[in-house]
Amino acid sequence: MKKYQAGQIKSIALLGNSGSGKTTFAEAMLFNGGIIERRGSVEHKNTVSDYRPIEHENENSIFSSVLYTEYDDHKINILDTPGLDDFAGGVISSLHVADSSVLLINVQNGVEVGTEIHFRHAEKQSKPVIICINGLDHEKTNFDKSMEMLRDRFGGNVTLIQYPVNEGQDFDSIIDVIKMKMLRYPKGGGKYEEVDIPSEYADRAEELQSELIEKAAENDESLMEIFFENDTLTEEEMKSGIKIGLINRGIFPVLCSSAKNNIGVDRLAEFICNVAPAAADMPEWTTEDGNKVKCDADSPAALFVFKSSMEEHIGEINYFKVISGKITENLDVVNANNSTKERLSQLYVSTGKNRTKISELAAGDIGAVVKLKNTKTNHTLNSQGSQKFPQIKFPEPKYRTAIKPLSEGDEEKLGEALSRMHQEDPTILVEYSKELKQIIVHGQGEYHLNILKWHLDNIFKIETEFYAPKIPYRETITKAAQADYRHKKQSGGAGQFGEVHMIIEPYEEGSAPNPLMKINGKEYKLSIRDKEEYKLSWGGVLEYINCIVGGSIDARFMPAILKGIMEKMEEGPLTGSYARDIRVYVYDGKMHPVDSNEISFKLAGRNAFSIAFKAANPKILEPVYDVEIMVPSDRMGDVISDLQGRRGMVLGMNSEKGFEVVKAKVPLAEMNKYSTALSSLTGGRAMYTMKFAEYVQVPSDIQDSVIKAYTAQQEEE
Ligand SMILES: Nc1nc2c(ncn2[C@@H]2O[C@H](COP(=O)(O)OP(=O)(O)OP(=O)(O)O)[C@@H](O)[C@H]2O)c(=O)[nH]1
Ligand SMILES: [Mg+2]
Repeated sequence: MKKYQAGQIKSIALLGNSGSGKTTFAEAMLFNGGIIERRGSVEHKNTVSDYRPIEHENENSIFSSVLYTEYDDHKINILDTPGLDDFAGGVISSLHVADSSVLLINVQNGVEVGTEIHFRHAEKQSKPVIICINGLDHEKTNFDKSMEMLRDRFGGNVTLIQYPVNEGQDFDSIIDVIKMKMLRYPKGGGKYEEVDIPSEYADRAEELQSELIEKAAENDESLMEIFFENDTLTEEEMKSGIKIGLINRGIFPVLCSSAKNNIGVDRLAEFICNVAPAAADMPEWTTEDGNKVKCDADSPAALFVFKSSMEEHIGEINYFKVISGKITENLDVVNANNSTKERLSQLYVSTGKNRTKISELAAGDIGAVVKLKNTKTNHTLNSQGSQKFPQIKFPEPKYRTAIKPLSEGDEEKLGEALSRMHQEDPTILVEYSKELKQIIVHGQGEYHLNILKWHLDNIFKIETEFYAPKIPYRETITKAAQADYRHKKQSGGAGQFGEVHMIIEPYEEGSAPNPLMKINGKEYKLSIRDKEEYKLSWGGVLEYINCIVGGSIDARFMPAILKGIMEKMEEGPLTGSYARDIRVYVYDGKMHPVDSNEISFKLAGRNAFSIAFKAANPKILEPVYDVEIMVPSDRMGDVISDLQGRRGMVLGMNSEKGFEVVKAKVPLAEMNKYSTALSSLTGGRAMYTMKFAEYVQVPSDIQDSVIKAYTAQQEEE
């Protein structure tokens, strides 16, 4: 590969709904750039980007792919992303290092949910968006409809640069209003030939060009002045106005293509080379402590790892972007995230699973390195200093399942495989839940975790089973209760004796202990001596108050009583779930001069607490999530009634041009397999996010069934 300077390098992320043609487009770009001699296709399972077995099997991109092509004396880094929302992690990490994005539209469907979601990802990261209406060779093509939907959804900044001629099966030409030429393609696509615009298209082309010139001028004062003076802009001025508009997201230029027939792809590559921003044109990267880092070759070398994966025959490979300086082979760097030294012994540029060895990379470029010891996604490597770049914000998980290996002894292997999968896809999170006594994997949807299972079965060869994850309920009390318990064991050997009297009541933040209590008609006067507040790692508080007078229980046994209580807080009396927000007054007890010891009082404390707990009108709390669903208006009713069937509380809806965004609170227990249910309710045209909100008391019928299930399970064990 040739050596390129920062200004000659452009990095784009390919975005768009699944099936909009991103992988096919990337294939054509590599072909046009001479990187590959023949174009593969998704159907023939031989594209450069979809190289993993699972992608062949599903005919979809599952992971993002790092590719590059060379065009017009430029290097274009291409990050092909997965369109399915379950694989959003690959989109977000690709956008994180891209200078701009190309949003593909399947001209048969126009703006789809995936289009909307990807546009939002670009918006969240303030990335420029070039729109490409693809598939213009389709029978059911409808360019104008797609344009209408684009303007409707993304507003007036959507600006036509091109429009198709002969759209449909004979599609072979594009009117380009920057060049004011018609670009005609030979059969089989490839390189365009510029011809004059046929008269029947001339008026529209004129009209569109003046709209474009105005839009381009709008983005820059000096261009505006030229425009007012000359009532037009030169092609170069137009291009610089479009570039500025791209960078500040004031213009979303629209181009045309048929990736399948390799039509329009070379022109878009050309547009990227001479209009789209390079890394140095984009806002500088800022370190965690707020320092701006210039994208220039003379600064100290710094790179950011945005993707790690395991590749056959080479092991772990880290993909990175050079944020500043020049990266050379065998450069010694320090990992700012763990202060370990690394050597960049082997540098590559990659096209899917293929890699080309290189000796250096300039600022702004994207490359890959192998054989690093302690580096992975989200790490910063510096040749000097220890600046760190902010981490990629991956989406919150929204689907979970419990997993176990089918054969005993595979636990360790499974653990390794899961951590490898997390490294490859940081949106797969693994939780070893001591509380639920389960291994829980969290992901973006059922399909997402089925892909994980596919890897465990086929790549790691570990037989596993997905099963229902338990709900991390909580237990608490709603009224005060008193209990006392005598633990006595005096039959042979060391005796045990301990008696504890306690009162418990609900703990509310900011409330003070109550020296005067009335429980079941009986009054208790308590002398509040010591008070300790424990913030519980699972949330909530335990307040432990020593009200012992007259030495009925020696102070040295108070920690043992607390220990006993804490054991029941960890494994609540109702369902073995964590308990929270309880105030305990230990106000009396009895000791035996010989047999009283820590274990006696731990057990006495534990049992007294358990009895009091059950008498304090205990309640089970369940985790409730804020759920936000984006659904096409015509399916909103179904989605809302389904939510209501899941004990969901709809908080509100707001329309967003053809989509409704429904906000609701839904118990986690009702969200099992929601991604699949939502997909079948809406024909795969909706997406959602969910985030833990709070713990809420369960309805009494649910409480009864949860306790029943727990008791039954206890009896089984
Ligand atoms: N007729 C026609 N078909 C196309 C075109 N571009 C892509 N396709 C077909 O559309 C299907 C999906 O194409 P992909 O390239 O896999 O789409 P994608 O956007 O990468 O999809 P995901 O990987 O799932 O996000 C394939 O069968 C392609 O052959 C096109 O321009 N015209
Ligand atoms: Mg794809």
